[in-house]
Amino acid sequence: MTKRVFSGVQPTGNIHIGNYLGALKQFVQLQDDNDCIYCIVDLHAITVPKDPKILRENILDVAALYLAVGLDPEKSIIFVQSDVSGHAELAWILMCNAYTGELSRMTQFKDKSRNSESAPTGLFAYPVLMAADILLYDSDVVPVGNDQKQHIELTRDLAIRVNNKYGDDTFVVPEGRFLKEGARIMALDDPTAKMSKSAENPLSRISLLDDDAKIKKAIMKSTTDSDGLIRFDLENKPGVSNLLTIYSVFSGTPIADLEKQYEGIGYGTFKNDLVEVTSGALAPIRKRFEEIRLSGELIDTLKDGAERANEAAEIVMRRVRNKFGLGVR
Ligand code: ATP
Ligand code: LTN
Repeated sequence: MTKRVFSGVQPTGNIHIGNYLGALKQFVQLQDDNDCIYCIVDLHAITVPKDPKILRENILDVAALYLAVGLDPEKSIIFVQSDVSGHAELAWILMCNAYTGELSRMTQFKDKSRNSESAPTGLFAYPVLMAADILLYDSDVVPVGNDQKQHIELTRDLAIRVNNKYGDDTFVVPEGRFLKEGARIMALDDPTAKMSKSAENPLSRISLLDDDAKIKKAIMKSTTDSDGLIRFDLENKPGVSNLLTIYSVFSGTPIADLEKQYEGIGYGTFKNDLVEVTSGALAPIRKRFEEIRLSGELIDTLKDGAERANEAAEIVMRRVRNKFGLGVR
């Protein structure tokens, strides 16, 4: 049976190899055998103030990157969140069923708000909007990186809670889909932190649109350790393990084979080879991105996606309004 797949990426610039290996790669794998909907979650992006002009450009960048990595609008629905009003509407309904206590425990909120009294309420409600994104399409499967586990659990809790109150057929209870390798790519300058778009040091990440010189600099300068052994050991050798993971997923070579191949060989050679592998993987994406971003078709693709997404969303919204006794239409 084909499953409904839903996921989203924020249009915040700097889409990096962590986003690609943890999430976007799964999006592409899933689109052949499933009913996939992929969103550019611009409403999530404004939880932190954004320059409107830059936001618009970033939305188009992510859309072009979606297509450049291999998403096909003939197979998947690709659209911008704020073009479908059901996201905000369902978020409100879910907020009325979410507890302030459970939202206070979300680690992303704790990290980003840093206990400030003036943190925007949107930052606090962010995981509820994410739950709305997912539940709005009766999604079965949500491909994401490991950092989203807690938000997926909350989505499931909310769906089950509402189903218990308003009837089992109100929401489909979704499942997260996490890859064995790539689900958590770490920062190159600090392998104890996840690679992030918002980290200050640009050498902490490799963005999908970085040129070869930047890729080289980030990898050659990446933090490793001093024992000189190329071995996968997350606890004692997090830096080398992270580089091995990146090498393995870009080259398709199992980590065990890489360990054998690099036995007795120093970090310099290993890193040089990883530069080649990474540049080789990203060059075609960059080239396709430039073509797609400049073509006039991108906006039409997104408009068409929004129409199709809206149709799917309205089916669920009619059911939900009805269950809650909202509206009279
Ligand atoms: P930030 O790092 O600034 O918090 P983000 O990259 O987590 O932003 P999104 O653009 O919304 O935010 O993430 C898109 C997808 O990429 C999500 O599925 C997320 O789980 C995944 N992802 C993010 N960082 C990593 C990472 N370091 N490794 C693997 N997957 C990741
Ligand atoms: N919260 C996610 C982005 C996101 C998402 C979604 C992912 C928003 N809505 C729905 C999957 C499904 C993040 O910060 N990475």
